[in-house]
Amino acid sequence: MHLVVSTPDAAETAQMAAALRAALPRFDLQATVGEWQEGLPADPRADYGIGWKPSPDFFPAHPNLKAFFNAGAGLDHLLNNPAMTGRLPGDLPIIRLEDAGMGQQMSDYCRHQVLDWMYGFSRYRSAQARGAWVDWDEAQALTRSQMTIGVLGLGVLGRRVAQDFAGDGFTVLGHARQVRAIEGVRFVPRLGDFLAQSRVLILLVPSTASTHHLLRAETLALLPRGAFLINIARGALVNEGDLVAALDQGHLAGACLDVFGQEPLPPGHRFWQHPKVRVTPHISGPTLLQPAVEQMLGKLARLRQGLPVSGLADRSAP
Ligand code: OXD
Repeated sequence: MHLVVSTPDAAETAQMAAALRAALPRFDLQATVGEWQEGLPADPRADYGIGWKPSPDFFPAHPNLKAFFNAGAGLDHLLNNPAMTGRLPGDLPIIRLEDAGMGQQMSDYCRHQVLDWMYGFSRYRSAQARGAWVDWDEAQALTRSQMTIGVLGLGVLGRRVAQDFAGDGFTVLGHARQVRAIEGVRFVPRLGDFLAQSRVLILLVPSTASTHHLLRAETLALLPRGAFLINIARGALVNEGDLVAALDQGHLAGACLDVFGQEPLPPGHRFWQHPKVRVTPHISGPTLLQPAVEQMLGKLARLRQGLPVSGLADRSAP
């Protein structure tokens, strides 16, 4: 069996390939592992592809793949990317990473942001910068159960974030295309009803044609006045101009954004200096090499034994 690894960065590709080679024996797998970058010749020997954001040429260069293992949660770079049209075979099984250490990081990120916002810590940070001793703001006195957290998207990561908030005593609502029963989380079937009750809205849905600008003027207007938005999914879910307008009009109290329509966020973009926006550089759930490699090889071993694997992309989803 021959595996081929590709990412946009040769050093990262080499690191992943080395980790795979080292871990193969633990899964009783015998394989050679190659590395591929744009410009290298085609390799018809490759049985399985592994990597992150491979160039669209990766697929024509490896015409005999039996599956591709995506070293991340998002599949938009493969399935919602016009450059892949005619290159990524329509019947190639694509297996995404599920959690593999991302869930904990994303849950911590969201809880940090919510607690920071709920207790008004940014006010004290700016007061310190001015050398000012400010009084506690009574308007800030909300209990966790009054702080309704809405998690939009209840896949593996959304479920983890929702469960952790519920476990911490917050009121938690969930919404997704399919009904999901999660202990401590109230599923709200209608998007409008869900948004209207979400004091904090956390985006964890994939970026597809049907979720493009899901958050735009009309949907942002459904959130309660003073709501706080956290986007740790993809920038394309939000119409950025409409978000700035909702913040400037005071309808939204703040936004914490880890993902953007264009990354890196261009210099001079409104978000950098906006007083109500917190920017982080797509770091809420980085792929951890070791758990990722273990998960992908575990699934490869199952595939080789003819067993079902989880995380298989539903390529018919809109
Ligand atoms: C992912 C990401 O989708 O890192 O895994 O954004």
